[in-house]
Amino acid sequence: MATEECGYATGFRDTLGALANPKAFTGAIDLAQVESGWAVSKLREMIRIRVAEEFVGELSESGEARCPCHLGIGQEAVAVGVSAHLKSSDRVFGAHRSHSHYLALGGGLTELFGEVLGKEIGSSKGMGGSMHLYGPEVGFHGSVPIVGATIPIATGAGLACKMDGAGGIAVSYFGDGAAEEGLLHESLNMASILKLPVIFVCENNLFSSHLDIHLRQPQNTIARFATAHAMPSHTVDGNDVVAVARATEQLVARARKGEGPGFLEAVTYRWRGHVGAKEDIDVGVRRHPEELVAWKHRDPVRRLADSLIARGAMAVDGVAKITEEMSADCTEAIDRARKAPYPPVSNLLDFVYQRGGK
Ligand SMILES: Cc1ncc(C[n+]2csc(CCOP(=O)(O)OP(=O)(O)O)c2C)c(N)n1
Repeated sequence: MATEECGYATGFRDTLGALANPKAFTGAIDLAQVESGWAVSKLREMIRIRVAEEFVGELSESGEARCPCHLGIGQEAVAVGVSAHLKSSDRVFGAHRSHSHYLALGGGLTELFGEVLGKEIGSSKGMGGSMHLYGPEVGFHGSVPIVGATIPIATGAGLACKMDGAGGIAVSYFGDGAAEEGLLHESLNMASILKLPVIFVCENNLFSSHLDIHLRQPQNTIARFATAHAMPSHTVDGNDVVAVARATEQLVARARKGEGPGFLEAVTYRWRGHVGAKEDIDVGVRRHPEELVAWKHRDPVRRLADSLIARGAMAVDGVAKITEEMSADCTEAIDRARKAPYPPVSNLLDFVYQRGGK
């Protein structure tokens, strides 16, 4: 593969500049305004997501999970930073790569693995698999694999929040590829004109399936679409949980006060292929091995851990200990999921629609 075929060789010339450069932002996270306890808890949440996704990857590779599994390993700081400002009464929507969105809200490991394995104990009663997670008890109102499909649903949920008048907000997670769907633009327009409390969160991982953003878009900043709809936006390093949380806090505060929607663009990168646990480099994806190695140096987990260690707020073996703990939790959860029954075929048409409009 010629290096100029992949975005890595384009000199990061577009509007994202250094934010799209894996060789930038590899150092410490700025913890000056942050309490150590908060940062350690965010680190734990990120490691929980990473370890859980590594297990999902194994279940997928072995064939035990029979649904397609899209991993967001490397992108953990986005969901963790955003969720830091959400309540279980808010209404959050994801898409095909949503394990992190669900887990960061407090979604259960057993329910996640149960769903991936198609068991009745799963978050969607085993009917949906990895791409149809559902956990209204933690504020996660669903994910679907049709690219962009939940964006207008989240916008409608924002309208419901406004009509309820209880200060709730809706959150829509989507990727840079979804920005190529017309319904994002219709939703941004509607949210802006009606001042809906919706936070649009674009995880700009620079790829849509197999194609680098520089082969699909004249510019690589997605937040420009928010500007076009007169909506405030922040474009941040998506591998810095503090930067994500700080930007989210501002947008959420406005939305809860009735000042309308906000747009967060978190620039990040997925370490694995579009679907499954492999890295994709060998299957015709135009991304350069060097680029992947470089992005691994911009690891959101390692950077936060190093910053905490430098501050003396965590022991040098802190990550290893948390990883061990999370691996034990995942192993137990997978065991419970394996032992749980499959849903009976007679359940097939249950839970598709809900009576009563709640
Ligand atoms: C409407 C629609 N078009 C195409 C697809 C096939 N598809 C699935 S995921 C994907 C890429 C989405 O990229 P992005 O939104 O950037 O999310 P990412 O995979 O990077 O997290 C595509 C094209 C689909 N599922 N739905």
